Amino acid sequence: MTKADKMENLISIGELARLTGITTHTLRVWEKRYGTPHSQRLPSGHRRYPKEDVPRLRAIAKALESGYRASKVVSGTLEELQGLMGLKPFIEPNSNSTSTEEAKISSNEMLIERWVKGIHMYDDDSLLQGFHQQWNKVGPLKFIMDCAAPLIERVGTGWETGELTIPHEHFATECLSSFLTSKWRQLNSRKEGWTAILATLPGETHSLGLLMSAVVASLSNAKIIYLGLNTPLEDIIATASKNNADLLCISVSSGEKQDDPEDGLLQIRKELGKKIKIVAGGRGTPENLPGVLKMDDFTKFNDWLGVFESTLNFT
Ligand code: B12
Repeated sequence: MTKADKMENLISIGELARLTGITTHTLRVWEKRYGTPHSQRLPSGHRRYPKEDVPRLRAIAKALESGYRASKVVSGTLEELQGLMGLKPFIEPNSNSTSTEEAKISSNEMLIERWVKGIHMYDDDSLLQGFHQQWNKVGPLKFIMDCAAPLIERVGTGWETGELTIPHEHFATECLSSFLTSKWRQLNSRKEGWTAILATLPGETHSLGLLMSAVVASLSNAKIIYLGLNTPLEDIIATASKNNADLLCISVSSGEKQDDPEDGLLQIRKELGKKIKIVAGGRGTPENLPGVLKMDDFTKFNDWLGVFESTLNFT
C-alpha cells in the first residue's frame, strides 16, 4: 500500500464522530483513558483514524445505548460486541435445548441467520427460495410474524452495528419486498369483497410494514387498493371516498424525515365519513388518536379483520 492509499483510508475525528454518532470529545477521552480508538497524528498535530474502526465504534455506540458501560465495551473487538448484543453472526444449534419452545426459538434464529448469510453474499436465489419454502411450511401469518418481521429487525441491528452495509440493507429489503408483493397480489386477485385501502403518509420511505399489512389483509375477503409509499393526504381521502372504502390501513415507520403523522392521521379522520374505519400500525404511530385504531401486532390485526368483516354483512 502506498502512502497515498494509506492516507485515503484515514479519516478526521469530525468525520469519525459523524459516522458513528460518538462525539469528538468522547472519542478523545476514550483514547486517553482506554488507548482506543487509536489515532495517528499528522505533522500538524491533527488526529487521523482508520476507516475500518467505524463498524466497531458503531457497535460500541449501540451497546452503550443498550445500557452497557463504556469501561466494559470500549476495548471490545467487533466480534465480541456482536456476541454481547446477541448478534453472533452464525448461531450454533443449542444442544442443551430441552423444551420444544427453546428448540423452536433456536431453529428460528438459525433460519434468520442463514438468510443473513445469504444477504452477506447477495445471494437472492437462496434467499427467495428460503422465503418460499418457509411460506409454504408455516403459512402467511406465521411467515410475517416469525420470519419477515424478525429478519428485517435483524437487518436493522446488523446495519447499526456495522455488520451489514447500506447496500446489504437495500438488497435485503428489495428481496423481501418483491416476495411479499408477489404473494399478496396472488391472494388479492379476482376478489370482489369489501374494500380496504392501504397507504402510507406523505414523506414515508419505509414500505415493509405496509406490505406485511397487505399480506395479512389479503387473508380476509377484502379487495385491496394499494396506494403504497408517500401518498398525499388528499389522494388518500379522495380514493377512500370514491371507492366506498370500508377500511383504511396506514403504516407509520419511525423515520424522522416524514411529515407529522399525528396531523396527517387527524386530517384524514376529519375528512372521511365515520363509516370508514382507520387502522394504523408501525413504530411511529401516535397513541390515542380519536377514531384511529392503533394496532401493532399482525395476529391481532388478523383476528380484528375477522370480527370487522362479520359486521359488514358481506356475503
Ligand atoms: C429497511 C429500512 C430502511 C430501508 C427501507 C426500504 C423499504 N422499501 O421499506 C431504506 C434503506 C430505504 C431505509 C432508509 C432510511 N432509513 Co430506515 N430502516 C429500515 C429498517 C432496517 C427496517 C424498517 C422496517 O421496514 N421495519 C419493519 C416495520 C414493518 O417495523 P415497524 O415499523 O416496527 O412495524 C411493526 C409493527 O408495528 C407492524 N406494522 C407496521 N405497519 C403496520 C400497519 C398496520 C396496519 C398494522 C396492523 C401493523 C403494522 O409491523 C412491524 C412488525 O414487527 C429500520 C430499523 C428497524 N429495526 O426498524 C430502519 C430505520 C426505520 N430507518 C431509519 C432511518 C434514519 C432511515 C433513513 C433516514 C437513513 C438515512 N440517513 O438516509 C432513510 C430514510 C430516508 C428518507 N428520505 O426518509 C431509522 C429511523 C430512526 C428514527 N427514529 O428516525 C431506523 C429505525 C434505523 C435506525 N435505528 O436508525 N431504511
